[in-house]
Amino acid sequence: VAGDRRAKAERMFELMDVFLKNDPISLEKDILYHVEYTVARSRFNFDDFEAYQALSHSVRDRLIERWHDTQQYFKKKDPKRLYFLSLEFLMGRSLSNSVINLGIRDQYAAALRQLGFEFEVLAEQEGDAALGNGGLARLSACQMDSLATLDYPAMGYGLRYQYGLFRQIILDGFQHEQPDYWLNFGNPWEIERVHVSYAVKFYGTVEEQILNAEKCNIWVPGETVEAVAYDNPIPGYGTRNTINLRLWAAKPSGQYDMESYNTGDYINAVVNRQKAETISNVLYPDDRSYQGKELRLKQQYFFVSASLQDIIRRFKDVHDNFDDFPGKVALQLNDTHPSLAIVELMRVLVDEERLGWDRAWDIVCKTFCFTTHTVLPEALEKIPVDLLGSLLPRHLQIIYDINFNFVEELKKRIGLDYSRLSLMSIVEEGAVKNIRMANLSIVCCHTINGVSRVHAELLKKRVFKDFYELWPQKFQYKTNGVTQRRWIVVSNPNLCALVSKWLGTEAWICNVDLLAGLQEFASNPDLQQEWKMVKTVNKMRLAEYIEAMSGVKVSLDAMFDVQIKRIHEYKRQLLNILGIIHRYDCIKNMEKSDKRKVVPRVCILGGKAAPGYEIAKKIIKLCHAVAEKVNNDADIGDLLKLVFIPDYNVSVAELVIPGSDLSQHISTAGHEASGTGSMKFLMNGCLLLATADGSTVEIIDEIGADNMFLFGAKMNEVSTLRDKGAALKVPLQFARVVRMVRDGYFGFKDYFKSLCDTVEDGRDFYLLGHDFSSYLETQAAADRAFVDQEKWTRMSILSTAGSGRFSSDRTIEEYAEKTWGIEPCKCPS
Ligand code: 4GP
Repeated sequence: VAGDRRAKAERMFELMDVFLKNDPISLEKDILYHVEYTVARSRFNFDDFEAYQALSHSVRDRLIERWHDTQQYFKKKDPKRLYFLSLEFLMGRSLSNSVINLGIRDQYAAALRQLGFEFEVLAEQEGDAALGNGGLARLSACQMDSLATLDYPAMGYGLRYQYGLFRQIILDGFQHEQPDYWLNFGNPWEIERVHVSYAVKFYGTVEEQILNAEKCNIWVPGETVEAVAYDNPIPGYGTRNTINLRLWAAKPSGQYDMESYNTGDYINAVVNRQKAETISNVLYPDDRSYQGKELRLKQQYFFVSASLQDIIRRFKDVHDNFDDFPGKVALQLNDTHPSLAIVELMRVLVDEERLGWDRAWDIVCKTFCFTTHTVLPEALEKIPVDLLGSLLPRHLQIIYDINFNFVEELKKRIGLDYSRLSLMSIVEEGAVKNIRMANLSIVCCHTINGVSRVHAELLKKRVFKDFYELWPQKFQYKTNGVTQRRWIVVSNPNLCALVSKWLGTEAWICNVDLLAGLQEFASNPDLQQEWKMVKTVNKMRLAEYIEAMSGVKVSLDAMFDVQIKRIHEYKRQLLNILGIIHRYDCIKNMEKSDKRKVVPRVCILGGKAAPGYEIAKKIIKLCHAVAEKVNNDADIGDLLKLVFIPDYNVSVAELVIPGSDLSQHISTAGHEASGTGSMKFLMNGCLLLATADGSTVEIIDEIGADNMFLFGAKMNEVSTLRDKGAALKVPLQFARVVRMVRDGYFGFKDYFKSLCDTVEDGRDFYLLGHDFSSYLETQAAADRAFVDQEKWTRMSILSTAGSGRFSSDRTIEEYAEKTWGIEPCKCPS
């Protein structure tokens, strides 16, 4: 038999090239092969999109090869693995990132040139994979890149939404939402695994049964849906390791409801089965608040149940004792969204594996860890007990049991302090009883991570104070980071080449601390010259895009001042717009001779508002109304332009960030858990205008306050200022610009009334009025610095040089060591 197998293997090696070849000729042949046989176009006649498809399939083959080898290698070595559970991943485009990480971009570009195509043009054909909302979701994507690059035995799990984050369309300055049916033209980056599927159950009842003379609760579910795996290979940079992001899609279950078929209503029976697919249909478009929606809860459990079945199956392939589970499996909860996994694992271990409660509990507590991404207590997820009890009756019982044990333990520790007990309880009593998912996560996880230093302080002192006093050892933080592969190498190739030239190495791509080596050249006129050149080229690209999107022509001599992120009151896009109105008003009222001293600005805003968030939508409209006035005012000309970039997403960010001079991160202090956009700008040498909030505080430590523009109330001042209410002093300039909006200077007087109300008469919760003067002064300081181009460029170089700490490689290494307990597992080349 062994001889037979060997002969078969030898024959297979003869038939197949062991590894695909990566020289330009082989790549050329390969692309043509896919044109003909995958895309099914004639190789003599195909357009850019078809060429992109064929190219992607050729890249995909190479990804699959490495991905197979990596999975095989992990299986052979059986290391402790990390499973990253997240309901959101904002991957953006894959083509450029893949060929760069595989190290074959130039070869592909050469092959395509031979075929008469440009790599960059084809890369533009790709749509964004937008399976997430904002910071949390893009962070997951950056962390996957670092996990692969650093050779960690890791795997991501999520949902394969049919509709990603809505497309933002602007009509007359108003946001409209359109569905993002991103799979319309197929998705070459995923591999459908029809055989990797699990039944996920919902509803039903819990029955008491006697099993082996023991009383136990058995869940008799009422509905079954099938979860089918779609695997997305994630290549590491400079390594063969290619890890897996497994996304689940809902399909009707193979088990038929014979009843409805037998009653003869065949058509309705088929239609009803099809409803199963709605579970993974659409991403919820609100970041931070998903409270109490049945479909959302179904999505959460669907994803958690399928992922755990998969993880347990893999564990059981090799191990037969669940006590080994925590030594082989680390489960990371990305916010509370996947926290039902805790309850599900308890259920499997107690009800199905029959380990007994205490043993199961011990395993669960050693396996899970949790990262929270928010600051506001009101943003913490809650699930109404009635909803949970009807969808997952057995899980509700388990939560009650966990809570009972917890509260009993707590009483022993703190006594009968009922107000504290009720605050810490997993079950919130009240008119509507709720399950507090954060409390559940804190009780069960061995580690709770914040996403920046100040976030951790807020968690300890405010958000989870009681828990911190109980279990100080559980609380850690890992300052977020972003991947320099996506945010410099892919999106700013000119800067990438320049940095490598001056550092004399490309090693910084994997060891970003080396960027600090640029510090010594920060004042070197040659580097400064080349640095400015790179910026100008990137600004040209951005200016072309702006003109194409909005018809506004902008001057390259102007300072490009950018604020791109989700629209939220706490992020204070309104402060930015009111500042622009002030600038406009000043220029309007200036003597002609003074106008010559004005530093020209192009103010760029972009971001989506949650569809139900009225005030955020008004902010978008105000931006357009102001832009309409300013951009068409002949008195102003190139001194000030305002543009709103529609449908902000990952690929728009890749274009905008390299082309900006200044970027704004101006949340009210104490509100941004971390912020990661600032890190991308920093790496690209854009100066920051910011408040001392979230990770900005650590950026100040790295590059020094002199190299950025800081303003605004400090974190420890905010609550005192708020308490002053209407007595809080507000500068006249602020009252004036708000009055202009109120009086209809930009039109839409009635529509903007409620927006103005949010910042006046003691209701200015986010302190725009209070921070306005310091905001304007800091903006003026930025103008002065921009005039001194030598100084500005030095600050810009020092920003990039000081960005090393904000790589997701550093974040992931900290997690691996301090939270997950995993080691690299490098697949041989
Ligand atoms: C965001 C936080 O608002 C942001 O400060 C942080 O940088 C990011 O997570 C990653 O940790 N939160 C969300 C969310 O995106 O949905 O709660």
